[in-house]
Amino acid sequence: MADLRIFSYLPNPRVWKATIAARFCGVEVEVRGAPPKELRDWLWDYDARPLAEHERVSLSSLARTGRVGLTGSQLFKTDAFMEAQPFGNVPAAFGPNGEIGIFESNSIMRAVARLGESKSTLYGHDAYEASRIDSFLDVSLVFARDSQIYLLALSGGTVDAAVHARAREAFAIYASGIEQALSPRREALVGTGLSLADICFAAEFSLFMNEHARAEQLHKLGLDRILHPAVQDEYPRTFAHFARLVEHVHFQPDLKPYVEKLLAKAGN
Ligand SMILES: N[C@@H](CCC(=O)N[C@@H](CS)C(=O)NCC(=O)O)C(=O)O
Repeated sequence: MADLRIFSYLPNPRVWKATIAARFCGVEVEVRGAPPKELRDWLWDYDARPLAEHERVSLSSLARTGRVGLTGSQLFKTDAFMEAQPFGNVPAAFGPNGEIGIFESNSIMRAVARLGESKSTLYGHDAYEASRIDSFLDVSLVFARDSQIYLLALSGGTVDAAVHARAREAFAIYASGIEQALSPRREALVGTGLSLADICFAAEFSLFMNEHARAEQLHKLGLDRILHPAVQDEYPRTFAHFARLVEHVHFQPDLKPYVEKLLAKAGN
């Protein structure tokens, strides 16, 4: 049995926070899921699985209306799922037998690091480093909130100038802090080795790159891409760090194909 099971729509860079961490520290993570649209036809449970056609009727009492991302969809979440995952979101992680639910991708990633702490220092060498890593995870979540609102508006075709401006500001605040933390020539956000802070940064940054696939929509609205071609010159250390991480042996299997696909859409 895996140390941790994660259920989510796939592909999802927020799930990769955990799978990347797992490669560093030898923890076994099982991932279950399907593309976002197909999750409407899944049973949301520790034992998540596609529903048979007749179950959509027999289990209709479980149907709950999605609120974030899967807005308006009828999602079949079991009572046990809601007990383990009180906010009802994915990625949803579970300890063995599904008894303990862990939610929020940063916390799922922390769970992996804690399970594998004898084999890695991903969560820092001491209480001070661990807390500094938490600081990066907290600011990343603040950025992730605005990024999520922006990306969902882009994918739903509802983006407007206000949502765009808020995301641009959120990106500028986040990237400026990362740039400062990497100055003058640091290759890790905390201490000397890679940590959960770097993993979280790489995952959230790659997710934000979905903007590249929506350039046409932004253009029609008279809005610039936040990740416009010259943005790399504004945050050179940040982009160089991201490029290094994408090539890293533990990041590459998840991130590289995803990032390459999005870069192809950007024409960069
Ligand atoms: N900050 C969370 C984001 C989780 C989240 O918002 N998940 C959405 C999909 S993008 C969801 O599960 N929605 C299900 C629903 O609305 O019922 C994380 O990093 O894990």
